[in-house]
Amino acid sequence: MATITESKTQIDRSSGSNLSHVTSDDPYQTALASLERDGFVVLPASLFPSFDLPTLREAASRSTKAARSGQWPYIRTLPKQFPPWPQDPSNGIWGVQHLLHPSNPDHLTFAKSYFDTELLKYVKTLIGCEEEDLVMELYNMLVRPDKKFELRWHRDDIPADATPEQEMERLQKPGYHAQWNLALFDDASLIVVPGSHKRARTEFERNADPYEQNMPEQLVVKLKAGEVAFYNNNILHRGAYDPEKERMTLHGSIGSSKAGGERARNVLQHGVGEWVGQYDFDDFDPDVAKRASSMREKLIEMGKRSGDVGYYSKDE
Ligand SMILES: O=C(O)CCC(=O)C(=O)O
Repeated sequence: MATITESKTQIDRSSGSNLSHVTSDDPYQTALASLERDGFVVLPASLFPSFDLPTLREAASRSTKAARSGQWPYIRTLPKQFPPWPQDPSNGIWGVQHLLHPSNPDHLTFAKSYFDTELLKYVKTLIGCEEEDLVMELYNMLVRPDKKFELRWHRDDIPADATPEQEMERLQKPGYHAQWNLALFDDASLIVVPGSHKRARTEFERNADPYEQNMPEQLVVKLKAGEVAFYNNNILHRGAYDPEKERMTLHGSIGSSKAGGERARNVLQHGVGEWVGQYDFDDFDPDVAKRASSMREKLIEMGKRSGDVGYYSKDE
C-alpha cells in the first residue's frame, strides 16, 4: 500500500497488501500525492517519534476493559455497523468511542497523540488548510470483537443506493477533513479498493454481495504497530475482524472549518457534541491547550450551525 519509505511511487500488489513506496524530500507532499492517487497512505512509525506506544497501549487496555465490562457507555456494539450504537456490551463490542471524553481517566494520554504536532502537520497538508482552520472531530478506538465480525463494503458518507451521478457529485467535492488509523498492535482489518475514492462503483461493485470476500483489486491495509494509515473515508472499504488477534487501533479524524453540513453529520452523529463543551485543557501543556481549545471551539460552532444532523444509516 502506500508506504512512505524509499524508492519511487508504485503500487505493489504482489504481497497482497501494502503498496505504494514513495520517496520525496517533503514527506508531507509525498503523503498527499499517495492519498490523492490511491485513496490511502501508510506512514511509518519512525515519522512519529513522540507517540509513546507502551503508554498508549496501557491506556487503550484500560479503556477497552472498561468498555467490555459495561463501565464505559460509549461503545460500538455487534452487530451494528453505523451509529447510533446501544450502550449494552452483552453482544460484544468492536469499538470504544470518545477517548477524549473528560471522564475517561486516560483522556490526556490520548489527547497527546491526537493533538500531536507532527501528526497535525500531516493533517494540515492532507486537508490543505492552516492551523487556524483545524476543527476537533473524533477520536475512537477499534478493537478485537469477541466473535467473528465484518463490516459491509461502504463509503462512509455515500449511501449504497446512490446513483453513479450522485456518487461522482460527492466524490468530486473536497473532504475537508483527514481520517486515520494508528495501530497500537499489528493490524490487518481494513480492506480497501485503491483508487475507488475517485470514481463511481463499477457494475461488479454495485451488484456485489455486501460482504464480498474478493472484490476486484481489493487490498488489505497491513499496519505494523505504530504505523499510521490516512485514508479517504469515501474510498470503497470494509472491515474484517479476527477475534483471536489483539486489535487496538486509534481511529481519528480532524476537520477544517470550511466543511459544510455533510461533514457535520458524519462527525456529530457520533454524539461528540454532547460532551465536548465540558472539555477543559487545564492539565495540557500550554501550547497544546491553546491549539486544542481553538479546535474544540470550532467543533462547538459547527454543532450550533448545523443543528440536528441525523444519522448516515441509523438502523444498520
Ligand atoms: O475497522 C476499520 O479499520 C474500518 C472501520 C470502518 O470502516 C468504519 O468505521 O466505517
